[in-house]
Amino acid sequence: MNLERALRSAIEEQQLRLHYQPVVDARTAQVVGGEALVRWQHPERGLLMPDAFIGVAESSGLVRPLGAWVLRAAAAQLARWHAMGLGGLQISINVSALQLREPEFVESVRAEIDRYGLRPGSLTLELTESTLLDDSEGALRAVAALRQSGVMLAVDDFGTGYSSLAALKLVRPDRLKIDRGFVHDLPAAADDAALIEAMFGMARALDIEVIAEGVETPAQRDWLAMRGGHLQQGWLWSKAVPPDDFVAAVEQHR
Ligand code: G
Ligand code: G
Ligand code: MN
Ligand code: NA
Repeated sequence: MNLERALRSAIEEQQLRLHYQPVVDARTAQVVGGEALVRWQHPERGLLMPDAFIGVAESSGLVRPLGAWVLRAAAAQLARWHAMGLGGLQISINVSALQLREPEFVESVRAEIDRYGLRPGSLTLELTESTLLDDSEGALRAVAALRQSGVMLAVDDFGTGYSSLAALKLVRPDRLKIDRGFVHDLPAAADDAALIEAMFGMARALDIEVIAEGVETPAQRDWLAMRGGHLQQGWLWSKAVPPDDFVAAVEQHR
């Protein structure tokens, strides 16, 4: 069966799963939130990572129903976690360009927040620079409406697009997530270090929270934390894990 047809039935037959990668405050080792990352529990091929199917999802338009499933699943999970007493948790989901341009998208976000009785600020939508700028008008209208709804907006893979600063100016996001490419060669790489320090300065001036991605070593952790980059995500802390393991990580440092 071709991949597109298989993915279509996977969405209908509930074969998708969400794993959550912890976002950690390096000062306390506390898990303050998580990024939902989709997986496909394939009946024959096992657990598939997004690089095996997100491309087809984008090119076929299936990223819309996939994204709708992710939104609902993450909202439902967040409501269960809040009911368990994990009240301060923040969860982010990745939103593709096609999704953001759907006329019903903003309304669907509002509807899921209402359905599960969430505080809008507990949900963050991650958007890349290219998603924000490719079709400026439609995208920016959606962003303005999302802002009204009270959800948090994050610019993902920050620094890799070719209009990073334009994206900041237009959107005024609540957070930016520094792409792991800038973190990888820290602390040795003087150029990356200078760029990250500039991002911290800019974010501070604009009152934007920063999450550093791809933190893999204690040296990276410490270098970043010393400069205000205490919110971190990366394999040093944890890879993306199933919901029960995520809860265990949250409870380990409360
Ligand atoms: O951990 P990882 O291999 O899960 O994720 C790879 C990429 O797949 C990420 O960079 C992310 O942008 C994308 N991705 C993961 N989950 C989702 C999702 O739910 N929706 C969309 N549109 N992209 C996702
Ligand atoms: O593009 P986005 O940031 O949404 O996706 C997160 C991606 O980053 C996932 O594919 C995830 O597996 C990957 N990732 C998360 N932590 C690390 C890390 O510490 N190192 C590397 N190389 N990749 C990471
Ligand atoms: Mn992301
Ligand atoms: Na990212």
